[in-house]
Amino acid sequence: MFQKILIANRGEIALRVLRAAKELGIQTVAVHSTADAEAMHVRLADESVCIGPPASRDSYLNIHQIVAACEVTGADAIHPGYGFLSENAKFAEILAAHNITFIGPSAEHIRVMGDKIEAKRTAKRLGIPVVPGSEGAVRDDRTAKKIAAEIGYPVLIKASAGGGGRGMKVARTEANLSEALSTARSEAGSAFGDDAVYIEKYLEKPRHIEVQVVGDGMGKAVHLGERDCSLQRRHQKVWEEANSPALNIEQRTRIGETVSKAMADLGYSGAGTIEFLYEDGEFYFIEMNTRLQVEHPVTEAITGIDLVHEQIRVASGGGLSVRQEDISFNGHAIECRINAEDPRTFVPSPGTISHFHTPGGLGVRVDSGVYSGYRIPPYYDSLIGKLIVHGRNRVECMMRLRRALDEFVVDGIKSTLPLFQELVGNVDVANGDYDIHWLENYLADHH
Ligand code: MV4
Repeated sequence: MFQKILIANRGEIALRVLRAAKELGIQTVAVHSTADAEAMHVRLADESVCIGPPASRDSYLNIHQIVAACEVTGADAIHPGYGFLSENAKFAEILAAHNITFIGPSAEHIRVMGDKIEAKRTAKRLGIPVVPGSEGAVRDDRTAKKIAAEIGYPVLIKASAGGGGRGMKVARTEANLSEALSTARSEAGSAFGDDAVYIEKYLEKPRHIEVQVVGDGMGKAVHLGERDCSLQRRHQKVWEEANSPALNIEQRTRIGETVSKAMADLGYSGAGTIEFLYEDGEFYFIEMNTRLQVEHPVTEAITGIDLVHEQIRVASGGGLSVRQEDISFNGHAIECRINAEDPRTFVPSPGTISHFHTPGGLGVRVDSGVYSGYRIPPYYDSLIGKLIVHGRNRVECMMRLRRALDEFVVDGIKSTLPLFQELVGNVDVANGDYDIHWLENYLADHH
């Protein structure tokens, strides 16, 4: 097991990783920018190192500063959290060259899944159902027309280097195809320096359902069920839940086993998420995330498994602490991402939180790095914290969420708490009756 872990992140996720390390008796090193000297994870860590000025590229993305902090403090492993360097294959490679363990998958698996065409090809080879479309990159209009005619319109042009919704263009008829293709290609070229694009059948009203896996890197992998992340705005998830209101236990087991077998065959190491679109009872792979995700606590709530603990175990060569037959899905969990934003316009609202009071009681978890008097710096994402509520079933979970939201106080800045107060009382949300477009349509009508 590791003696000392450096946490190459900030905010609530740095605190989340710190808690897991502490419970395992592992020493912690926080790194921080000059803007984060007062952050909670810096206060709670055994040691801390300032790695640069506020801008992320000079601090949390500064590989050389982070490696130097690791060498100065004698840390033997780095947990990257999410965002920043968490899916940077080069970073994973550099750490390997310095004999520092990257708590995450191999650089090769990060690289494969970072290229969306390569990821899709790999998923298909491993028996994961994918969206009908081109086999690989589409180079010319003639090929594009042929494929689109085969799969049927509407089609979606996606950038291989994209992901998270960047660089997509819909073509509803053959008349739009050529322009969609050239726009997508030039946008991809200037945004990512890679103009490779591919074509998929455009699914009109899917849900976003993702499956959590953990692999031991030695041919074993388990799945921890799914999360439904359909409630999102501009590709930012707002509300996530486990289980998905759309699936039953047979469907859960079936897609989970498909994915865990695929990851076992791949020799995948660490936590990973396989993202699907789900429509008319079918799953269609879109992307894989090779990191711990923001919404991992809903999975922890219904399985009782500490995902960061598992990440640390497998990275240190200790294997998984659980077998598939030990994992069950108990009750229901919902996460609300509380952001420092205007609840109507979503304009960021950094500044000092004059008063912060979090809800408590049975089935309530708050993951947040803020406190009364804390000043949210303007340089990073606007997440104040995550409220995660667990109940024996979805109805109980919703009642508990309503109660927890009532207790939550964030004063001094604007927050998205009022949005959740609205959503928890909405009939479609109460019924779990939503797709990936529901929230944006709701906001267009009600805000
Ligand atoms: C799609 C799609 C419909 N059909 N692919 C957006 C983010 C990126 N991860 C994939 N995305 C989509 N891919 C096909 N073939 C619709 C979306 C999409 C979406 C997906 C998940 C969650 C929210 C979304 C919002 C708009 C579009």
